[in-house]
Amino acid sequence: MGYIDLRSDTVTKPTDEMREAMARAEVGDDVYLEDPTVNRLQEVAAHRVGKEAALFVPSGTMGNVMCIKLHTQPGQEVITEERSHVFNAEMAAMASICGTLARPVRGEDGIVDWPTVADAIRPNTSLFAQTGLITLENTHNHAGGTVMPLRRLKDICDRAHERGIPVHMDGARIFNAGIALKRDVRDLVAPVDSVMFCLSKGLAAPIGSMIAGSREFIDRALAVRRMFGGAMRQAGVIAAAGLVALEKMTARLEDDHVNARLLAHGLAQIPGVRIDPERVQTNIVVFDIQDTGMSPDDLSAKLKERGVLANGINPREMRMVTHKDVSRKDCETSLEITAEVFVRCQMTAAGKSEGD
Ligand code: TLP
Repeated sequence: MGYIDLRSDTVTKPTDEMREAMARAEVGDDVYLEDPTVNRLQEVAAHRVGKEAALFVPSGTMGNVMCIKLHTQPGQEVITEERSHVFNAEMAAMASICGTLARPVRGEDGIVDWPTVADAIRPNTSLFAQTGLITLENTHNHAGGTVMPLRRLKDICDRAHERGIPVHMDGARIFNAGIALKRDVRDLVAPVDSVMFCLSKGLAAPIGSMIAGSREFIDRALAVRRMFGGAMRQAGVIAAAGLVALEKMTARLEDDHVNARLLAHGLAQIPGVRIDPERVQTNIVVFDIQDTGMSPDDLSAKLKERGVLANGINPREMRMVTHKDVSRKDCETSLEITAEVFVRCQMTAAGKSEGD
């Protein structure tokens, strides 16, 4: 049975054009910097985000951890939003690999502001670990694909830089943010010192992410990628798909945003489901089901029985992610199924209490 898979945009399959480009790709040994397709991808990626240089890395997680390692010294702190991927979903790599301590702060809808960040910066005395880095996630995954307004972003970066603190952006879905804000991605990336973005999520490449920054930063990053075991050989085979991702797959992300809004509006009609559809700006829909009496694990299991895949992100909230491999019709079907599951659950609960 074919599932409607709303678990993540990471599940997207490469397009036929990607597969053809992969089959045709010119390759060489990338450790000798001799893979023409990787070199081209790195040039195109740097240009797309307006940075001097970019480096192809196997995963978003590796890219983030590399950037944290490059910006910090062991014993420093990293200020990050408390629901961020670098803090929650990277196996504490910033601690175990980089020797840094996360200093989580809360941002409304995942979007931090300067006063909150400033409060978390340690005074410059020998008593406290010093703040080595600020990370920002744009779009913010677990806060529901929220987008950081450009003015807020610039404000944080300008003031951090005045204090000599670099800023790294986990821009796994930075092209979604660009579409939502109707801004060139270069504008969103210009204020930060480094960015990581994924080719393998909504852009549908099978593997790979990019980090981008100054030439000096990327030159140093080569050694760290090697240290992490992420230096690859004839990686042009996958870089070829990455080029198609960058050149062909960014504009269509708007369709995913439209489908996510459709899901959000439908979910908001279901009694007990809490979501403000106006806050759904990109392709991620996070909704609170606490008041329905059903847990995310229960809901996942019931949806799966009916052909829809979606997961919880904590004991209260579910996440549905739209992408190129789910259509508008799939989203409508998923909504009908979700509503039906909740209605049945409420009928069962009512039946039980009548019998009590
Ligand atoms: N996100 C995945 C899971 O890891 C949760 C998903 O399904 O959304 N930054 C952000 C904001 C991400 O959402 C992810 C992956 C990453 C980094 C890591 O990318 P990969 O999976 O390539 O290591």
